[in-house]
Amino acid sequence: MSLAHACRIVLLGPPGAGKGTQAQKLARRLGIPHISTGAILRAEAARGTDLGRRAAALMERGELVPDDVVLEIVQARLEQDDCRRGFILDGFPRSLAQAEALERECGVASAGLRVLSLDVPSEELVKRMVLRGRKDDREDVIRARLEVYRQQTEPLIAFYRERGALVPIDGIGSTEEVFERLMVQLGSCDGRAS
Ligand code: B4P
Repeated sequence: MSLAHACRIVLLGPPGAGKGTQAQKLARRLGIPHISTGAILRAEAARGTDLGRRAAALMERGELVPDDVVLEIVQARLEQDDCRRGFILDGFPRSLAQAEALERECGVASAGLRVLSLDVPSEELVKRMVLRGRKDDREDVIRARLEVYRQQTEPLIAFYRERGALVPIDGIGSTEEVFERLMVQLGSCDGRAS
């Protein structure tokens, strides 16, 4: 199997942009694993592990979990066999330090990624998340998460643009419409074909 055909996708975008929603659909269509750091952290919290308890307190305030904690989770997951044909990273990287660690410590070259950046205006994001109603979807926490996104995650757009990996996607419309836009950009990408 040639890794040249591996489909390495990053879904980038503000909280509530639909990263999780689209990542699930893409994983089913492309036959590659969906790796959501948010979902992994919530599962740890539900199991009441030490890590989960620490993460839950930060998530409920809308803050990011420390880079080293998230990196350890991602590194271990990417080493599993099912990632050899490609993967969809949802919610990681979320800071420049995480993006650099993905290159350096996980050996995933930025230029070989397809970074699909979902673009959705803030007011629409707030509406979507209030409707979703997760523990961290209270309006004050949502505003805090949007601010964290602007400060820590948004610089990744320029980072990946400079490396020729950025693919901007209009995230407004039905989930099917957004999915079709993503698939058009992914073209020949198929984890089962390699
Ligand atoms: P995440 O789990 O990544 O969640 P998110 O960014 O809030 O949501 P997402 O964009 O996936 O939206 P979704 O599809 O669900 O992060 C949660 C927390 O975990 C972070 O705040 C942080 O504390 C921590 N964390 C995670 N990764 C981390 C990292 N790398 N480093 C540090 N901390 C980390 O969609 C939202 C809603 O919109 C849903 O209800 C959905 O049904 C709806 N929706 C989706 N698409 C729609 C559309 N096209 N139209 C209308 N509604 C739509």
